[in-house]
Amino acid sequence: MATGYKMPKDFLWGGAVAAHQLEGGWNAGGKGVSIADVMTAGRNGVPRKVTDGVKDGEIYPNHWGNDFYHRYPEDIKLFEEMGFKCFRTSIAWTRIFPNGDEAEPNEAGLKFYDDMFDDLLAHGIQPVITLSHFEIPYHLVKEYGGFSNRKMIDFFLHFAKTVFKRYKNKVKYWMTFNEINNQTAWSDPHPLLQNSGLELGKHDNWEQAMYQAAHYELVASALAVQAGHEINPDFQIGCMIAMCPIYPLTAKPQDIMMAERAMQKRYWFGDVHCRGEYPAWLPKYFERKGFDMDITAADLATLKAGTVDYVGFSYYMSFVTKDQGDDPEYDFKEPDDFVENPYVEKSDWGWQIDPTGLRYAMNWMEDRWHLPQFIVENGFGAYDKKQADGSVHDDYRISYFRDHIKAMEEAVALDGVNLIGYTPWGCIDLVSASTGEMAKRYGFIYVDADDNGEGSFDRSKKDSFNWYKDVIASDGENL
Ligand code: P53
Repeated sequence: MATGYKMPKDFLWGGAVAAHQLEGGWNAGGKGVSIADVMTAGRNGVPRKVTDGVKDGEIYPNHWGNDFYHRYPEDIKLFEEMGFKCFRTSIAWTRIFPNGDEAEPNEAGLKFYDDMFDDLLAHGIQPVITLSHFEIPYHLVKEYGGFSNRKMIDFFLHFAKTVFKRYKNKVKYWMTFNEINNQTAWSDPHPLLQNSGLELGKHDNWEQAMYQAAHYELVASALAVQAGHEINPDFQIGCMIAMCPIYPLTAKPQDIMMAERAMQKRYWFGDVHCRGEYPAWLPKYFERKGFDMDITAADLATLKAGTVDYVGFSYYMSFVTKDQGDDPEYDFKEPDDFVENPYVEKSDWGWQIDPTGLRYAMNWMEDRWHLPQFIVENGFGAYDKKQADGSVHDDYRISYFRDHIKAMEEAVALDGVNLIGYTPWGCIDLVSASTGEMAKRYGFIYVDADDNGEGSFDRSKKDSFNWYKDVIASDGENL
């Protein structure tokens, strides 16, 4: 057993999920269709398809998830057994506003979260809530073009205020947009749809559309932060950034400049969330590219007045880039300008495993944003094998967590980073966001379901369950 540093007694150990990836019940209780409901099952290396509405004969894994909608009391008991202090999930926007543009919310949807949050609280677990986690109402995509439309700010704010008011005595920690910066890879249509409700084919200039949508999201987020603080001054409202640090391949100065621009292009979202201002390079970039952006003086004032209380972030991997010799302006382009890191191993899905990168990233964010941090996702997607006796020996997952938790504890104990909590991703097996598989498993809890939704959906403990339970019980000392 490795020894870690003890975390404070009030440290929020827990687990993380998102509504659309585990609830199922996709049309139960008056729920509307979200973008996750029109994405089919892919596989490792096989992209998901997006269909024009829900079609017969297609497989939509988010329609059943892991059936948490019907089974959550059993799952919450298992979370309590592991010692969870918090549980991060999202509120499915389409349970509350099935189409997204209604004036009145759907009471059955509100009640579902009331009951679930009450159950969590009764087991000593506080909910940590993401408002928009890849589940924009599909109607808002078709009728309004998602966040390419300024009207989305109002729809989002109406949703945010509705749930802030309803759960103001049950939820303290909130986040506005999940992985808002995860839409910077130009060749992948899914993040653009998942984050912003943008259909790639509808925009001539993909990149301008992405920056415009992100701007409206940042304004919506800043307005939500202000509204939330009025509703309950104790609310802690954070952003949520996909943190994958990008290193230069070598000490060649041009590689360093390329990595600097790569970091700017991936993390300016955090600059706006945390500092309330666009970084200096970005207006210059818009100008040079000839992007005609709708950014008003009133927007800029809103951004300044609605900075976040903390930085929520996911950490799975790091990336590497180098100067390719063909880009005098260092306009890093993701993913073309990524190169492999010769010093790290990869998961079966090609995600580079780099625990030191977590400590590096926490230091980098502390220096840049000076805010409390909350690791709201970290984990290892793997093919698990259930043995005949029901056990799952996931030592590879334990090893990933051990190394990452150690790096996290070093950032706190040795480097002084102010960290609120740690919620590993997919603490119970669920549907993968990128591939739509069940086979890419993250959980401490195994769910007996396959990619086609076949199986008993019974829950069982993997070896990592008891390991993580001991980590929490020892305040992070026993790793
Ligand atoms: P899956 C890409 C890179 C880093 C994090 O991902 C990502 C993605 C997009 O999939 O997403 C986050 O399920 C996201 C979760 C997602 C999790 O990471 O593709 O916030 O919804 O499930 C893991 O293996």
